[in-house]
Amino acid sequence: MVSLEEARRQIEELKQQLETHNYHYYVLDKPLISDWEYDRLMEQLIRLETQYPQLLTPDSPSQRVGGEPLKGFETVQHYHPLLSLGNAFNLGDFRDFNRRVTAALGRTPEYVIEPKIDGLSIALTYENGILTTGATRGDGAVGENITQNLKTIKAIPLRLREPLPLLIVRGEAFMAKEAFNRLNEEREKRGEELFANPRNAAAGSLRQLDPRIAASRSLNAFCYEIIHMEGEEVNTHWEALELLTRLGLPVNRERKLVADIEDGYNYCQEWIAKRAELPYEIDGMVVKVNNLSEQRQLGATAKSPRWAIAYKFPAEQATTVLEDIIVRVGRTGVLTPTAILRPVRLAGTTVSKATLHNEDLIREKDIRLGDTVVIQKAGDIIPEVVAVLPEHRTGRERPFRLPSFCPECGSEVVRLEGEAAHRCSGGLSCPAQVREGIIHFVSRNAMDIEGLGPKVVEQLFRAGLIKDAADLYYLKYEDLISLERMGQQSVTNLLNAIANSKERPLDRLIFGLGIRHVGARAAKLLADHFGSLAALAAAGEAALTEIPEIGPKVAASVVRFFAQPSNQQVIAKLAKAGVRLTQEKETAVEALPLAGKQFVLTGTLESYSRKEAQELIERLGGKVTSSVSKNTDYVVAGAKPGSKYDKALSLNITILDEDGFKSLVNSANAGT
Ligand code: 3BD
Repeated sequence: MVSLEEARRQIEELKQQLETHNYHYYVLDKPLISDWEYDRLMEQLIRLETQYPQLLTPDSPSQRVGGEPLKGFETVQHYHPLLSLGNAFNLGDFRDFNRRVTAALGRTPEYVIEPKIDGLSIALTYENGILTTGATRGDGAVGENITQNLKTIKAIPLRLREPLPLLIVRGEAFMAKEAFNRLNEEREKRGEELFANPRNAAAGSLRQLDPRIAASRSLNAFCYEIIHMEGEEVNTHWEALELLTRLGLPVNRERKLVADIEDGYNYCQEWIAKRAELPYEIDGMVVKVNNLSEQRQLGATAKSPRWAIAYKFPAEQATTVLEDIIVRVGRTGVLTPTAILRPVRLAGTTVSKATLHNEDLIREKDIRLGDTVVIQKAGDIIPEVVAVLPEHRTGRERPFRLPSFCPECGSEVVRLEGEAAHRCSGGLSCPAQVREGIIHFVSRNAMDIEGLGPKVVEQLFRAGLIKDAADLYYLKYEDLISLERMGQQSVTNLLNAIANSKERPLDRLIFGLGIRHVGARAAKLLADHFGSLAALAAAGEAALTEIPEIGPKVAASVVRFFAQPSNQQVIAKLAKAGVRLTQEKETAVEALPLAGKQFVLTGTLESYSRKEAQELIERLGGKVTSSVSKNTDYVVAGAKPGSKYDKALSLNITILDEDGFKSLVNSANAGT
């Protein structure tokens, strides 16, 4: 073993080498060494750090996947609210934007154009050059602390190349097309639910509590805005992007500085044609005034800056032949015609299916079997048929009609008054409806059972192991191990995932039950209002419609659902299996009386210790921060307050003395 001093020196050297190689690979896109050589350096570093654990620091390149799964994400208050962006769809919108900007400034500005990545908006904080916090955008004011997951993204440096005192940047985390396709192929093989697009895949990966999942997902990131910086100054957006690059942060290389809006528009047009060549998905371009003092002069509306606009690309389209139409029966019995296409490349994936929505639409567009059609992707995994190209017709194309009897159960197909949909009248005697209902129950926004995708549900259903969703909780090892493609490990994992889902929040369960007209949002309202499935089941229509946002249609549907004996049986089975059917009322922070309020404590209070005061505020939904800013709502000043008191005075922030604090707490308590 080398001496401690020698180890320290070698570790620092290895860290710097690894960081440099990361920088060349991810930021400059010009690797200096092979992956194999990189791995050898990493091994040496890990060996030394294992021998000398006292030399291990959280910013070491070996520490990208550290730590245990979290119980939940903490919230992070953003330094400045993260604004949103206005949209432009055509040249006219560009000119309108430019006219507004020019009028306000009294001259025409330079613009910077950059691709608009379709990913997850994030904010990164570096203190003294070290990455300390990574957060989601959230609602712009408050995001979630996902530092553990963002640290697994190799393009994000854990340490800047120059140690600025403070740097907060905004960016976009995303999944490249290739990584996305690979991930979905694997999920398909395992019979798991697919991600609809790279955006959902990136967001889904970064919202996992176990950082090992994010680490396995090949994510990437670009930074595009300095939110706050100390120790350096820049005068233009372009300089900011160059500085970020110098500091080792990944910045999109396709950016361009243009002299006027016409050039900006032309550059955007170029990228509509070239977007398919990029290894990641973009949904448009962002146009920004380059000069920062001009940006300040223009300011922002409540939602978005006046100095920037997003140019949204039209949806990507492709042309192919419609070879067949199959009919699928959904969980509510609706028959959806699906087009089987000659495989064609579209937006980075090979497409062989498209939705046709319903029979009316097929008739309206005069879509026939054998037609050449234009398809388009609009964010969903399955594209839609937008038009037929009649000039390609040969005369052999055949019109299409939906069947009069359900292809899955033979029941009569009916069309209800005023509805576009045709439905199978079989109800729960139709195996397709039952199976689709179970698929919905386990899906990501409902009970979210990992490893239990549509294919596996179908397998279990066909084997007769499950007849409804509650049967999942009674599956045994012996039932599963004999099934095809089920090894010991996958059976154990599946049983664990099913057992874990028993603790899902009540609103997910309500959503998962598949009550008609009860989507995720209505389910949340119902869960928060009633607090238990039993209370919801007992509610009449009048009690339901009393809830703001719950209308008579939803209320009637809820009552009908719980009156059904077959549904009552499923619920009884869920209860017996130990699935959680209650939630503590008012756990939702947003519902608490001091929700969203920021407090700073200074001086000594007589009746509370610092800790007690903080706990009290937090229990009522408020937050305590250490320093006073314009986001602070109250400064609670005890005896001998410090400089925070003066700061509060200068920022005109409400100052509460001990009595004022007590009466605020008392009235808040009265409200809970
Ligand atoms: C990108 C705003 C400003 C700083 C506001 C001008 C809305 C998502 O590549 N610049 C980019 C990208 C996004 C941006 C700004 N520059 N805002 C930008 C952006 N190169 N995607 N966005 N965002 C980011 C958002 N996200 C979620 C919900 C609502 N809005």
